[in-house]
Amino acid sequence: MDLEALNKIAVAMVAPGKGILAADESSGTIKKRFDSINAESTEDNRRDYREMLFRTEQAMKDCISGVILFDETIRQNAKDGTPLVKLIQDTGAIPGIKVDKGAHALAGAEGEKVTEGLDGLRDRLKEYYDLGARFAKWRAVIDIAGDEIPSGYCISTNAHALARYAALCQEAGIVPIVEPEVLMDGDHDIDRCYDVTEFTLKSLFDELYAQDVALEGTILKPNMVISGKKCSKQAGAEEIAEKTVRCFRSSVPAALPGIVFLSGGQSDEDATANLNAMNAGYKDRMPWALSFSYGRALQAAPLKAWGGKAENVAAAQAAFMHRAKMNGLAQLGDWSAGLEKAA
Ligand code: 5MM
Repeated sequence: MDLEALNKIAVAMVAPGKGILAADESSGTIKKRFDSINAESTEDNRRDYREMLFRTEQAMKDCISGVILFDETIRQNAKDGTPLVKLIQDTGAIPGIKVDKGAHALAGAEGEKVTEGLDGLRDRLKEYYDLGARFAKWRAVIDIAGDEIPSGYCISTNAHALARYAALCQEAGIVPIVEPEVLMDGDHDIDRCYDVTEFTLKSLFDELYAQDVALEGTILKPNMVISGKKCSKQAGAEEIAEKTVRCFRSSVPAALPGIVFLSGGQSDEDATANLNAMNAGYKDRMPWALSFSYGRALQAAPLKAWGGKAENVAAAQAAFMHRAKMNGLAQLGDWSAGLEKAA
C-alpha cells in the first residue's frame, strides 16, 4: 500500500472551501428523483442530467473536490463523446465510485440491514481504478427505532463489512470513504442520536484498527448528531454543532484527514447552516477537516430547476452553483443566512 499517495488523495478530498458531490444514486434512487420532476429515468436522461452538473464549471472548480459516481456513470460518455470521468478530472475534481451493492435484510434481526457487495470487490476495484476512480464509497444503514434497534449485532456486522471494504480499497490504491449512516427518520431525540452515533463510530474505528486500515488514507462520511425527523423537539444549529463535535472528538482518531457529512434528508439550508456552525465555532478544537458529501442537499435545487428539460439547463446550473458555493462557504465557517437571501 502506498500510504503517502492515499493520504495525498484524502487530503485533496477535504481541501479548504471544497466538498464532495454525491451523484451515486443507484438505478432505483435516481428513478425516484426523476419521478419527482416527471422525467423518465432513461440512460440518456441520467447522462444529460449528470453531464449538466459536471459542466457547471465554476461550481466544480471552486467548490467540488470530488464526485461519487454510480457504476453506469463512470462508464458513460458526454453527448460529445468525452468520458464523464474526463469532464470531472478537467475541472480538478477527483472521480470516485460507489462500490457497495446496497443494504439488505440482516438475518435474524427484523427491521435491520447489512450492506452487501464484498464478493468480487477486489477485481471490481482494479477495474474502477483503471477507469479513473481514486476513491470509493460504501454506505451502511443504521436505523433507530424504539429501544431495541439498532442492535449491537447490526452495528458490528456493518462495521466489519466497512473495514473489509476499506482494506481492499487501500490495497487497490483507492481511498475508502466509510459511511455508517445513522438515519434521521425516527421520532428519537438528539441525545439518542448522539448515543447511537457514538457507539457506531467507536465500533467502526475498532474494526478499522483490527483490519489494519490506515486512517491517514481514509475519509469518514457520517450523519450529523441531530433530532429524528418526527421528534417533537427539533435541535437548532448551535446544539447540533456542539453535540456533533463533542461526539466526534470522543470517537474519531486525529490521524483521519477529514470527515464529510451526508445531508440525510435535512433541508438544503439546514445542511449548510449546521456545517457552518461546526466550522465557525469549533475549528480550533478539531484535528480533522470538516466538509460535505451531499447528495440531496446539493442536487434537490438543480434537479427541480432542470425538470428534465434542455431549455432549463442554465437555471439548473445556476441553482447547483449556488448550493455548491453556500456549502463551500460553510466548510470555511464563512456562511451566513444573509448570503442565501442575497442570491
Ligand atoms: C446520492 O445518494 C447516494 C446513493 O444512495 P442509494 O445507494 O440509496 O441509491 C447515498 O449513498 C448518498 O451518497 C448518501 O446517503 C448521502 O446523500 P444525502 O442525500 O443523504 O446527502
